[in-house]
Amino acid sequence: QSTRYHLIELLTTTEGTYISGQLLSDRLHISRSAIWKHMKELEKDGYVIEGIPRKGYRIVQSPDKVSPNTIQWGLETEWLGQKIIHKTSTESTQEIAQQAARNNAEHGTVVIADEQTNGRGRMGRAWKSAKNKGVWMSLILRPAITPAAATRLTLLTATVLADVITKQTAAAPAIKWPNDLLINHKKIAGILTEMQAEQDRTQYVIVGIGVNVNQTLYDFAAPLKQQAASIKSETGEDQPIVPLIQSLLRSFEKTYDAFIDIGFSGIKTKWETYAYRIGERIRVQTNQTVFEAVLAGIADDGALLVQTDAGETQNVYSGEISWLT
Ligand code: BTX
Repeated sequence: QSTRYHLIELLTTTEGTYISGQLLSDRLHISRSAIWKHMKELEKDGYVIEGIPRKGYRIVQSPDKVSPNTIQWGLETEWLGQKIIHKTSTESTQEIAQQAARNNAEHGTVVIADEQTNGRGRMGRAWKSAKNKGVWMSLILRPAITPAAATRLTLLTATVLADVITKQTAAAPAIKWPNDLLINHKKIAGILTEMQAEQDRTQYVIVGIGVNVNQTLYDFAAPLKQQAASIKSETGEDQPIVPLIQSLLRSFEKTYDAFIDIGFSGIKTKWETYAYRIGERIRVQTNQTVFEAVLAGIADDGALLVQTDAGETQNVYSGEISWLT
């Protein structure tokens, strides 16, 4: 890791108190004037650092600017986000992640952008990704699980998003199967899971996460206005993005590890507690049919469970659902 990374690490572990220039210079094996130059560089990046003679330095304020550095300090993960690819602007982080994965990027690599000019949703749909207003990121995973099991990662990710947003903000999100997060019935986040697999072996999975954080309703163009929202538009509060990303990564790592070690059942239960309008009548549209049923929950394998009018429980693996009232 770079000197600068260690410097920030030292400054943040002594948070609140001062750390002397001498101690920093001893620990980092660089001169005190080199330390001073690094401090000036940090200030250019948006840090506010207080330096007091004979006392030392402390960070007063960290910037809310997304970069590998800002995300990595204070990031409490073991493997997720240890490698970060950051773009100020890109067509789609999914594309960058696909390329990186083909070039053997390691498990846990995170691709993140300030802005996407051609963000993707499912089935060729577009995902609007305004500059610095949301979290636009893709996680590269190499799970030793079957492609069928890998589809559960979408549901897992939805519970992670719901948990983190509930904890960090005043909003109460709900999960709409299979991949939308809603606040006040409006879409604030989406998940796009893509994978490379052959028969029973998953090579890699790319989990794309888009969260609307600081847009105002004004920021959404006409057709989206009715159905889209952001954490800010629904809570009235600006949400700092870097800590949100850090919490998402930490919570994702914990949940993912538990999924690999002990399976899906904990996630299934949690998913159902967040489920949007569970128990209500829906229209299910699959590739083959359209029918009405009651939304019952999700199955152990991640399928949507519906109760048909004939009283049978049916598993739905892919498709779209909508509510009748
Ligand atoms: P989806 O197909 O479920 O949703 C796409 C639909 O949602 C669009 O057709 C539009 O109606 C609506 N929509 C578009 N942009 C927004 C927005 N910002 N907020 C709310 N609604 C919107 C959802 O697909 C999956 C989205 C994944 C996005 C991430 S961002 C990082 C990664 N890179 C990338 O290109 N995609 C993923």
